Amino acid sequence: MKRIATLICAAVLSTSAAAQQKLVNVYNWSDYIDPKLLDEFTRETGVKVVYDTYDSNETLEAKLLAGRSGYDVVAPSGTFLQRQIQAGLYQPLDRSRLANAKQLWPEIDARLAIYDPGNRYAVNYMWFTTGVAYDVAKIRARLGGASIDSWDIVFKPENIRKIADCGVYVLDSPEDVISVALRHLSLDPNTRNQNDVARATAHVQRIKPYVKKFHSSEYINALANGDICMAVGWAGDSFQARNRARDAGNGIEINYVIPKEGTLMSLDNFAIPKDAANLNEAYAFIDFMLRPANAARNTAVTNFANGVAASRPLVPLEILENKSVYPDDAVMKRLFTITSPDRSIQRFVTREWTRIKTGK
Ligand code: N2P
Repeated sequence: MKRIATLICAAVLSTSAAAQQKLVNVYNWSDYIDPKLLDEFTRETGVKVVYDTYDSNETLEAKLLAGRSGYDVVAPSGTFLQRQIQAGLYQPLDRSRLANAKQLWPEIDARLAIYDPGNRYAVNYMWFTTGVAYDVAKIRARLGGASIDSWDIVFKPENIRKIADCGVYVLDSPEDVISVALRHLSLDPNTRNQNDVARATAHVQRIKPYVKKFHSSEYINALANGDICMAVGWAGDSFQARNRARDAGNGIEINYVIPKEGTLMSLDNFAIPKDAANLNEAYAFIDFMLRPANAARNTAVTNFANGVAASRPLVPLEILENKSVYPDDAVMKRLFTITSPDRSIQRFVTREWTRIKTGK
């Protein structure tokens, strides 16, 4: 009897402890945070972070559309945010609960407003370009001294054919790859013309035989340990690959370029799903990450530029002066942004992308 009483007592205690344990469920991109900040957030606020990651907007969207995702904070990119706001998946943000939002970067806020008019539903977390990451020595060995400064290296079969043997990965992100293919074809990356999009998907299809894998996160380690020699990837991830190779001391030198034809600039943004259960904690988490010192630390670890203007003096100089991470005006002029395509183009792209990947 005593034993049962003790058990009941323990159960009651642990239930009440669980009830008191405040938590926040965060769903963010992989390799996109200084992990130490998660512990520091918990120490400071008492809120436990249940942290889960993804590497594609499509994955995030599928969870949100399925309903009751269980997440309190998510980080969609601009075009997805745009259509998800329209689909009623988010709640408006109460800026009075985000003291650090005052320190956001006005130019970045303005770009975000294209997707989120009036900046009502989201705050920018990170922003970046899509470009070409490559192993300097292996590419030189295959292409000679030719400078790597054009999307030609990816989209001209006569080039990529020569590098296929050392391994090429391409982002599993139709938005990124099709928009840069359109740009390479001198077509409007924002086109609403299905024939243009079809030309771009055919452009990608042509290089498919030389692509080892379409994947949006494995290229960091694959580049760093020499499994592949080129990736169409995101800026910060590419510099993480460079740093991992340097840390390993394996002699591999990774470079990242924004091709001269220009490229896509994207924004990833914190938003709170409509059905978030832990609202106070969601605000506390977002505000903590917007604190300039913390935003700078996330940039220092991830090599992605963050959306907090006031963090810039705290960002390591090597990153701040890297024009592929913090583009200057001249580089900025070569960047384009896109908005969410209409449904019929979306459906077409999804179908074609599957065809490209599966070869069917
Ligand atoms: C983080 C990748 C984030 C950029 N590894 C793509 N949204």
